Amino acid sequence: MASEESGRSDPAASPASETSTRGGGWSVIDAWARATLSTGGPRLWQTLNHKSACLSCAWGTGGQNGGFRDELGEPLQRCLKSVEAIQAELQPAVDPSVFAGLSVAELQQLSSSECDRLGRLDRPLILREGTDHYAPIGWSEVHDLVAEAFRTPPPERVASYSSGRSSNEAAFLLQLLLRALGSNNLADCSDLCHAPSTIGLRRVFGNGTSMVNLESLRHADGVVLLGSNAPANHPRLMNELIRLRQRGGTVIVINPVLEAGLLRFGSPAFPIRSMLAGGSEIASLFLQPIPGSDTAVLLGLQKALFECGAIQLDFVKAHSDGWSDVIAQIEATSWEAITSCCGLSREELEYTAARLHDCRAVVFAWAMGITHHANGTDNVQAIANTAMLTGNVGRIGAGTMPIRGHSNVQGFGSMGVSVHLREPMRIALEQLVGRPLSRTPGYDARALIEAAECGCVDTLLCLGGNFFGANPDSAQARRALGRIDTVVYVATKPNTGHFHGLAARQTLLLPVFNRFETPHRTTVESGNNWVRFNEAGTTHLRGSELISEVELLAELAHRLHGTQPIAWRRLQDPVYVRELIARTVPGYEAMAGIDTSKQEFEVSGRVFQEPHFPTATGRAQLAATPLPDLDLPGPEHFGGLAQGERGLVISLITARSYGQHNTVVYKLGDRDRGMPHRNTLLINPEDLTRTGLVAHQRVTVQGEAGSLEQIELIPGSIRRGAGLMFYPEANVLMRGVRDPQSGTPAFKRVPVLVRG
Ligand SMILES: Nc1nc2c(c(=O)[nH]1)N[C@H]1C(S)=C(S)[C@@H](COP(=O)(O)OP(=O)(O)OC[C@H]3O[C@@H](n4cnc5c(=O)[nH]c(N)nc54)[C@H](O)[C@@H]3O)O[C@H]1N2
Ligand SMILES: Nc1nc2c(c(=O)[nH]1)N[C@H]1C(S)=C(S)[C@@H](COP(=O)(O)OP(=O)(O)OC[C@H]3O[C@@H](n4cnc5c(=O)[nH]c(N)nc54)[C@H](O)[C@@H]3O)O[C@H]1N2
Ligand code: SF4
Ligand SMILES: [Mo]
Repeated sequence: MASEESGRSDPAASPASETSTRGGGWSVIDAWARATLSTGGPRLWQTLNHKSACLSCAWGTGGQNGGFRDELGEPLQRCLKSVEAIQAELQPAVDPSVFAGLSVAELQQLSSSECDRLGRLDRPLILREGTDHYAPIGWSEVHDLVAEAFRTPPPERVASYSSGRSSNEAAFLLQLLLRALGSNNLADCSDLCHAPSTIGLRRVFGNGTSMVNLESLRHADGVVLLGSNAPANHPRLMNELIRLRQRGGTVIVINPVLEAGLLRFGSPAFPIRSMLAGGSEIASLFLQPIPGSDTAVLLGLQKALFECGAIQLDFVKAHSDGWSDVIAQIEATSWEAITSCCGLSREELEYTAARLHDCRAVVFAWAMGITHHANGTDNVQAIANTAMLTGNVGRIGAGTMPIRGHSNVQGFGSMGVSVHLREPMRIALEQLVGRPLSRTPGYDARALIEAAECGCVDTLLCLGGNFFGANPDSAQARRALGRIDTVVYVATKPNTGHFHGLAARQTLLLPVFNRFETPHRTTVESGNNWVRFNEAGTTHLRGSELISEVELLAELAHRLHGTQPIAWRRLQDPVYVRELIARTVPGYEAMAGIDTSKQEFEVSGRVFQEPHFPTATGRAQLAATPLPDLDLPGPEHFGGLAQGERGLVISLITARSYGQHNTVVYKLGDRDRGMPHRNTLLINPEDLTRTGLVAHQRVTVQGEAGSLEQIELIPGSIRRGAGLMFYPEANVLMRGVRDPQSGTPAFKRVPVLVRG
């Protein structure tokens, strides 16, 4: 186990007794069996086999190959997360007595899982000013109200927020209709997620997505996995890590939390190993740095390689610009500055660098532990620098691979749902609409909350997601949404945001088909740049008033824009939308004709197997990555401790449990981390000993924006000085501190005072 002095762990040593010693395994197989043999089992099987991409994460299983296959056609690539997501969508409709009987104040008492378990939304609802119940409303009035809410205000006062579960077609329409109106306010969940990856990678390599595809990953003999809890959040990625270890490769994990599933993982795809051998070993080496210090860890690895002459200087000079600044930083930064920032020893970093150097082809993969920091973009650039300096870019088996979140979040970016519209797409869209588009900068997710709080937003359309629940500082989010005149939520199921994020004049709640029910074909893009083609489907909700997202948005566009210069109502035909996508979205040329060929494809220009990049010079653009200041304030910053009270200030990671999908909680406990319910704080046992707090004591956790009472202390394998709590409950605690380069909040380094 990691000690306070050492951040390196021996993965063979057994983790804390209260926590599970591995992720996945028998319980997963058992849960599969129970789900598929239950009364809803036949419908579940039918849906699992439907030719559409998994709803859950962006690893992107399913599609034309059938529900269980990855893009290389390999079977058994579906995980329990997928089952969970489908089961939630197969629930019956919300009983009409719920909205007729419960006032908004009562609905606000429901927890996230209670909201989800109300069932599926099956008819449009409206909450009007001066009333306290959501009431049914007909579609024709809905269309009138929404069109009026978008038509009346100046374009800079209307906005959208979206979450990456919808289709490419819906995403393309959303941005086209807003941009044609003159608004660039296209906030998206990626602003709260991988925006630092998109911005950092685009700056360095000219492309903001993964440069590695699945086939290339299978040629790697090294993976560096930073800030990802893939066993819970991208379970099928674990199969790739298991295979890599089986062929003698090295997995280096960098994470302040010794996640059980990153030590050993029992995958249903390898059942014998999973049951008999207690799962497969994942991490060859596990580094546990101080949260927020990855730039220092990476600089340490670079320095160790530099000092033993292991940097690929010829390669770097030939294929990058700005490298001399990076080398100058390596030389100028002392080991003392590096080790005191990240809390790892020089010896640990040198040892890890040597293991890295021994690998022939390395993929650097990361998730929210890298991006959710005030220096998230620097973190990403430090990864890109390390990949470049070690010669691990632009060839098979090597490269940078952000592990994306929502199943179509990357497709939303490709479709132009972003405040950072790429120039080639701008030009193509301007040709399409026949005039220049507005250059007024749009609001990203955080800027939108701030603008709304100042009274600068009149209308907001949320295409999926939970804008209230996903944002930091829940009180501010509620206040901000409350100053918007009209909020339109387009959703499949109720969530906390629909009851807490209420508009000043009218809040609409509009039910849509999910991916496997939509009565027309759709496409989505995985985090590996693979475009999947989803077949049409049907819903189990008989007599419901669901609408397809494409139909809803095309109707709105038609009412706003008429027939010029595009026949907007024709956009209700998704085949026509795909034609426009093929014409305007860079890399999507192969979308043309997909309706006849049914040929899924890789977006062109993204996967680099030569060290030549789409930057102005064709070379990677490296830059130095400053070390962050990670000092924490003292207790007095939070008002101090009362007499006789014990406590300490820690740096809080807010993350997902195994049993939740973002703001939607399915199961209350997290077996892998030994956290039995949601009101828990994972903390290093030595932090308890040194402050006199005791395991399982109930404490108050106080942040800069709010506090939570009655939180149970759970000792666990987490770096000293750090804590972990579950999002979205923890979002009341933090202010919206963000990375200035990407706007993404620092969800993984929240200063809090723990008092008890
Ligand atoms: N089942 C399930 N699957 C999901 C989701 C879900 O909620 N449930 N959500 C989807 C979405 S939208 C996303 S974005 C992804 C999220 O996938 P992840 O990024 O894996 O999710 P998080 O729970 O945010 O966990 C981040 C990890 O980063 C580590 N970490 C925290 N701080 C640091 C740090 O400073 N440095 C390093 N190196 N590590 C750190 C944490 O200990 C944790 O292991 O998952 C997607 N898939
Ligand atoms: N403290 C803290 N906060 C965080 C994070 C964190 O790690 N810590 N993570 C951040 C990250 S990475 C993200 S991505 C955001 C997530 O933020 P969001 O994407 O905004 O939130 P979700 O909870 O994924 O949204 C779920 C809702 O989407 C709706 N939905 C599901 N399927 C569909 C569909 O097909 N169509 C439509 N229209 N609606 C659908 C359902 O109503 C469901 O309730 O949260 C961010 N917030
Ligand atoms: S790994 Fe992700 S895409 Fe694949 S089945 Fe699981 S949740 Fe779905
Ligand atoms: Mo995300």
